[in-house]
Amino acid sequence: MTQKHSEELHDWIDALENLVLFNGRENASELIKNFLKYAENKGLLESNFADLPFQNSISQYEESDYPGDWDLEEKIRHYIRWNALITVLKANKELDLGGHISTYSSASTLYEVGFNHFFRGGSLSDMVYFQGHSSPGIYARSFLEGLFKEHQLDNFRQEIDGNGLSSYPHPWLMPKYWQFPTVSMGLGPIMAIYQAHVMKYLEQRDLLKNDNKRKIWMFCGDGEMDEPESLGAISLAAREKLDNLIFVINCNLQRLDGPVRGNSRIITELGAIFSAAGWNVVNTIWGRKWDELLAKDSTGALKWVMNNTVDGEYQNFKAKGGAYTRKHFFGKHPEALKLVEYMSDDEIENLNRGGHDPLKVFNAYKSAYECTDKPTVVLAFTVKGYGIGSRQADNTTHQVKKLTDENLKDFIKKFNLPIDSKKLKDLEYLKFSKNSREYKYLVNQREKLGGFLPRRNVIKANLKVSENSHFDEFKIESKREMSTTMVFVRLITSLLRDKKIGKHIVPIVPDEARTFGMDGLFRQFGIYSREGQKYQPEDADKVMWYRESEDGVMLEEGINEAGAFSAWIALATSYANNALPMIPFYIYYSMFGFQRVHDLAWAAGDARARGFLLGATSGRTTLNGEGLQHQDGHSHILAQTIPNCRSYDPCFDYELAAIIKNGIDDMYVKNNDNYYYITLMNENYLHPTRPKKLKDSEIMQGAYLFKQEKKADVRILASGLTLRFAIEASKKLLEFGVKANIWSITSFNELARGGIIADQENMNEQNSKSFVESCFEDVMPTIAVSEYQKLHAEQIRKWISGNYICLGTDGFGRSDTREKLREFFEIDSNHIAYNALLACGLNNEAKKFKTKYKLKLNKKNPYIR
Ligand SMILES: Cc1ncc(C[n+]2csc(CCOP(=O)(O)OP(=O)(O)O)c2C)c(N)n1
Ligand SMILES: [Mg+2]
Repeated sequence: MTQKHSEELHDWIDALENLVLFNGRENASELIKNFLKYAENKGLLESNFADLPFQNSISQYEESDYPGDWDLEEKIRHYIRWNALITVLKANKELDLGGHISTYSSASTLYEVGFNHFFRGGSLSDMVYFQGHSSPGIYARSFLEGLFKEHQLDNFRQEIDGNGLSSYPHPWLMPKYWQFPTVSMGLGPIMAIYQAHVMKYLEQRDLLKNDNKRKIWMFCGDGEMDEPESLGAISLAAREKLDNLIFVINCNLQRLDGPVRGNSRIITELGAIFSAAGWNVVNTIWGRKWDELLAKDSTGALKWVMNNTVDGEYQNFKAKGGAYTRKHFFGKHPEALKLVEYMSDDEIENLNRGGHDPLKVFNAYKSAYECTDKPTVVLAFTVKGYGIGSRQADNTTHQVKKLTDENLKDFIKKFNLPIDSKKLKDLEYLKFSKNSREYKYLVNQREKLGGFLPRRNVIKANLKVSENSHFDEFKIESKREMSTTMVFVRLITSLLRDKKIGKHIVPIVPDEARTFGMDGLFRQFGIYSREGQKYQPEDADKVMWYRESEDGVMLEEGINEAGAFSAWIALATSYANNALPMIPFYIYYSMFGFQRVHDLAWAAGDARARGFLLGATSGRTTLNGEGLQHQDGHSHILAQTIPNCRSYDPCFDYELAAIIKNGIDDMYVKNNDNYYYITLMNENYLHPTRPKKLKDSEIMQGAYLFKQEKKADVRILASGLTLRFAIEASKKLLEFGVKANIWSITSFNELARGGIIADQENMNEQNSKSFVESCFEDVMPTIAVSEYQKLHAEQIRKWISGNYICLGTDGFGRSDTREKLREFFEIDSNHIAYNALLACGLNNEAKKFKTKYKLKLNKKNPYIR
């Protein structure tokens, strides 16, 4: 503190002492509190989070004027409201197809101010995460812009015959339009945060041009904020100073069943949480009509009432109208009541909330652009079902799909729409002619901002490796024992150095790099950190030191599978959102993959993600010692539920190399919208030379004949590590005079899909034979084995000729040695051979086998053992 400051401080302390002396403690305390409030409003003090006042963050005196044509925008907005409403009503007139009216009606101004003044279009557009069930309003705008025709709006939620509009934002169904699947609550917020994080990552690596005007907008509901995913990553956004991120939370106080926080205030609660996390919080609570009243509130009575009213009451005021509001809101304090003496009930009813006032919304968004180094959240106070007469703010408004004539008339009146009340039944859309001022304005505003939104702009990728040696080294017999995880690490290290595609490759880990032996990448390629490394790491003197860097390549997302997966999605869809194809490899404990983040994995499919997921330390019996929570025996079953996820369970290095090679080719050269799930294991063994005649296409379709006997008696199908047990079993079978063909099953899932596709074609009277059928058409006893539940191998039963027995790992896992576990789950070489003998009808040999190999048959119910 300087000398001058210290003297000044003494003067202030003296003044305070005098204040206490002459005015008494109570009076002085009151004065100081008010004084501090003043300082806080000026931004001189950190806010007291727990007790944020229920008022706008931006006072009317700080506001900028509205830059747009107020009247034209209002008219456009109201037409869009009407068309959104009609779209849903038509879909429900006869067909009861659902849809939502009340959500868009409360969010309309929030979107329209964005469309008219902020959302940037063009090839590197802003990324707008639209609230899923506000889609009718977004379609209605595109309709006025001329993208959709009436018959397409008429086909809202009727997609089967073509020319329909999907219920919600689904890039899978509308690939040129929607960018982000959002309707599963909570996924939008976390995906948007990681999108912003990845944008900075790409900028810091100079892969994307630094552009501080490009924003990620995330629109969602206040009810949606109860999802753990919605708030789960907000501290990352603040820590990484993601000023490219704007959350707009539509606080209409209601969710589906009723109030979000009847007994308190959601805006106050969210404001406290986001402030504490370090965000720029912009409360947009009161519209301009309230400003006049607040200016006259010399006693503070109105502010007191505002702060002492809960959301349950606020909802009532909008449901029950002006007279009710006068009595139950203003009536809480005589001075507040006096303020509205001169106003009619209608005028009180029309006191607007901030989220419905374009000026307030404009200033809120503007402040996000002015705030550097922080993400912004706009907490907009709105009314659910705004303008739909008796259904406004009622507890059932979320699910309104049909309206009475009275409701429609109220709506028409409220928004001053040119609809003849005698023609209500016609449900006609409103349009602007191409020569109208409205149409020109609408289009012009978008042109100024770079083009229409939403649009999904895909660029064709052509990421060919510069040399095949990355993969070819695995074609020859390995010199030492290696796990497939080690093979993968070698492969990705080599790919990261590829001259052509290396910089597009991104390894992502959720605090497991050391587990997978990837710590060598830390130093070589660096761990991405927004701020570089401000400290000397503990292991700076070691070869594999923990190197964080501003342009680090690796994404180390911490113990946060949902976050790491969201970062993976952002990279896996970068070809469509950043005109920059990236090849992310997200490697994680296979057990903490699909079963933890399946909804995100589903969204990734919808978003047409392209990339690799590596389920490491996989296998219910290969991950020894870890037990029930860690041993995965079902991730492939879960992977199979995602239509465009191709999943593989390779055993040998050359199989893994071929899958990654062909995967890159499939996604980044042929531009197919698939993503790949591959399981990796941590057991070391030797890898044989790749069979000469083996074709990549066989590996990719899911099977190849690994060992062929002349006149085989039985065949064994084995995936992943169990292929090694099958090889062992075949040797034991020879002791009993039985010859076995061995098939390496790289993917039971792909085999099954091939079968289903061919069946489908055959229903259309084509003569298709699937790969799986052609592999196994010889009638022969067959044993299938994997480290996954029996169901996994069961799925191809239909296309196997002859007796088919599936072995698998049903029931909960437990900790023990690999050998014990394999015996316990009955998938080891002994059980394979024993079942093969039974399948061949050699019951006597089976008995002898059992004695010789001391086979213990586990007869317990697998589901309760
Ligand atoms: C994960 C998930 N759970 C439930 C739903 C069903 N659902 C759709 S909208 C909705 C209520 C949304 O309330 P809010 O977030 O406040 O949005 P509002 O419509 O009020 O703007 C619910 C429960 C869903 N879409 N996703
Ligand atoms: Mg809501």
